[in-house]
Amino acid sequence: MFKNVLIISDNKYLAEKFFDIVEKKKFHNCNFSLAISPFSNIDDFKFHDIEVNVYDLKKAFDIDLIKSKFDLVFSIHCKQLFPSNLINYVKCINIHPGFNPVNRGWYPQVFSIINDLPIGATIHEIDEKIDNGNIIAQEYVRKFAYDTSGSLYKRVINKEIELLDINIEKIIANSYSISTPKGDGNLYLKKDFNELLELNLNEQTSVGKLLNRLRALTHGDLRNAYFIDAETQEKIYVKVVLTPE
Ligand code: 0FX
Repeated sequence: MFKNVLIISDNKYLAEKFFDIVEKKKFHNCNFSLAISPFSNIDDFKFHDIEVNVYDLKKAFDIDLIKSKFDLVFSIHCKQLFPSNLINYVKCINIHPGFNPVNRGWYPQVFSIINDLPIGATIHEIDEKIDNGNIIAQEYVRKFAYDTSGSLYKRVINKEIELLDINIEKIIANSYSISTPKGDGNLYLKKDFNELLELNLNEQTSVGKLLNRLRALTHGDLRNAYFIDAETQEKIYVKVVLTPE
């Protein structure tokens, strides 16, 4: 049974959901603490009366502090890499918005739409590779022809919360079972996403591929896909609306 649990998160919505689950389940004899990354843009992380620390996983001092205070660390969309100096000493568990190892790394639903890959959510032990360790729980979510990055992301996030809700007791009790991921799968990085953003108006492609790229880059009000107006040199942002019958 783990007794001192640290949650490191750079995603306010998910961190709040995590603490909702923990509060609902009433774990006795177990303390939960929250930390964010130094570069996090979360400035109002005040909920459940929890004190929020900032931990920099590149600093030996912060790593030593974590090792001395906690016996379990959850990465709930923490945007820092966990160093071996931490994961070799404290059990570290990640929740990933993709189906390991199919879409490891950045913005899994974007690459799931573009490369026609399955998508889901995974809870796994952290090892030295990104989104790669032993799998504790995972499930697919459906992807529809009318999905955009935004709509598919919502389904994935809900699946993450569902998996946490179902598995948290077993994880805290250290009584979960694991399976090994099937191969290396695919790893996508932020730069792969950035390379998708500019649309070359002279590129030859199929309507299907173009539509998938635009679906994959449509996410609420975020400005992703764009082309350059030859006349004004302005960026013109593009997104799509898809409406099933
Ligand atoms: O917290 P998160 O949902 O997840 C990201 C990675 O996708 C994930 O694999 C990693 N484990 C985690 C630590 O960080 O990211 P976000 O809140 O920055 O973005 C959520 C979605 O919003 C993303 O999946 C795609 C979309 N998005 C985000 C930005 C910043 C865009 O379409 N364009 C953007 O510029």
